[in-house]
Amino acid sequence: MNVEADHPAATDWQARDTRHYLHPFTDHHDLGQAGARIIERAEGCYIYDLDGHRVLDGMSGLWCVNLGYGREDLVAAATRQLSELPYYNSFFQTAHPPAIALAERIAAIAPEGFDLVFYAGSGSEANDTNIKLVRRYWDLVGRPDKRHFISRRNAYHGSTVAAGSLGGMGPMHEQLGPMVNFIHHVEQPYHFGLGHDQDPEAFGLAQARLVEKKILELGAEQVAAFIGEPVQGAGGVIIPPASYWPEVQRICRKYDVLLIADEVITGFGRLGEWFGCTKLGIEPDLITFAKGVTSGYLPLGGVIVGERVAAVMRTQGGEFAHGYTYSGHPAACAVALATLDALERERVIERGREEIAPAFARALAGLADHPIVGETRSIGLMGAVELVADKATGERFHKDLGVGMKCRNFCFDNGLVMRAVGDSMIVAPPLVITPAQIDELAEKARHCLDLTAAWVAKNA
Ligand code: PXG
Repeated sequence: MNVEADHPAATDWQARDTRHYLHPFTDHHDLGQAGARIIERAEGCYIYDLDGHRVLDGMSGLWCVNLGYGREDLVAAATRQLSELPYYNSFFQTAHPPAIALAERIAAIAPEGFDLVFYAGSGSEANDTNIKLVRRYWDLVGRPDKRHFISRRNAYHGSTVAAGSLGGMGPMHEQLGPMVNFIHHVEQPYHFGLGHDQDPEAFGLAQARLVEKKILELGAEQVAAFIGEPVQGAGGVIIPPASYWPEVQRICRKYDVLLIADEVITGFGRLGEWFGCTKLGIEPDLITFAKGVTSGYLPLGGVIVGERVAAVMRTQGGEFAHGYTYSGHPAACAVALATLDALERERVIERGREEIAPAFARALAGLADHPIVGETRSIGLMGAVELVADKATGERFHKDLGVGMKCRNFCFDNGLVMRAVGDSMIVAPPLVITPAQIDELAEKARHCLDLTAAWVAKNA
């Protein structure tokens, strides 16, 4: 909902906001016209704006508030730790209990062979770390020519210079370009967008083989690693056909290319297992995490290092010349420990897998008959609804119409956060969402699809 123009508190915050706050990923001309939606508080799966309008948060903040808002256990963990030891670092042979306990805990839940954790403050920093770890690894094993990385178009790996280069987001590349020059992109396994007239499994194999083609083009002796999100999130919840990952895995093994699974969104339960890679049959060498590890309550990211790289770093690594002031921040680690406690104690991941994700899948599938919907899909608790001009052919609306953004605004105004990636509407609710709230999500989504269709009929 848009805050009322005549509400002094809201307009005051909006005016102060546009005067002083440079927002991430925001067009400031548009922001100046409309004013920001200012969120004041939140509880459970709902956020509340300054006027007290209640909005069901179908995006878990930004794919992170997996346990929902208002968790006193997470707040208490942070408060206790801030009183006891608000800060100390782990540089130069020091450490503190929360960082150690969390690394041990992550190693216990991570896939077999992942025993070593590096901390960063965010997913972007974690992926920058991956680049350095991979290069260090190949140097140490005497193959310094392996320096190139392969990623995918429309991937999201963060927004620092290196992580933004790893990602395949067109606008980021256009604004900064030329980006880091040892990163190369291949096309993504986006079946609806790029190959919906093809058999999905054949399409998946063909997209995986683009990785092989790129390795051969660069020369396998030059290629250090391939990075991918098990399921692309920011790119529009792109679920690869089942054939895709096993083939990518086979290709990486064949050419001795390390595999990095960026699990910033898929890690810590979103796909119904602790990590997405076990669900999709990926056996990576490095795993990126962030977001859900603290349920978004405090910033924390990192890399879980598989045994191949870990063994070399432990025995031959010398000093790893890399680290951040907030690597392993005590309060963030304490909140992460409390998050993992809650996920286990409340059986959130099991319940998500057995009860909530099936209800979510049914709810999204129930929108597939809508006249402007070309496809719905979901995996675990992330899903997408593709908006189309022609249901039969899958033809898209003209880009300039901004139909996705229109739909997103109808949703916000009607009490639902659903994000637009172009004309793909995406949802990823907190893992603790209830079946009744999933019904509410679906009802609101359908109503807003109706509003969008009516708007299109008038404006297209
Ligand atoms: N990897 C993945 C897979 C991500 O989704 C990052 C890395 C970077 O994390 P940090 O903590 O540096 O932001 C992300 C972040 C969106 C959106 O529009 C998604 C993210 C961030 C901002 C916006 O969906 N994901």
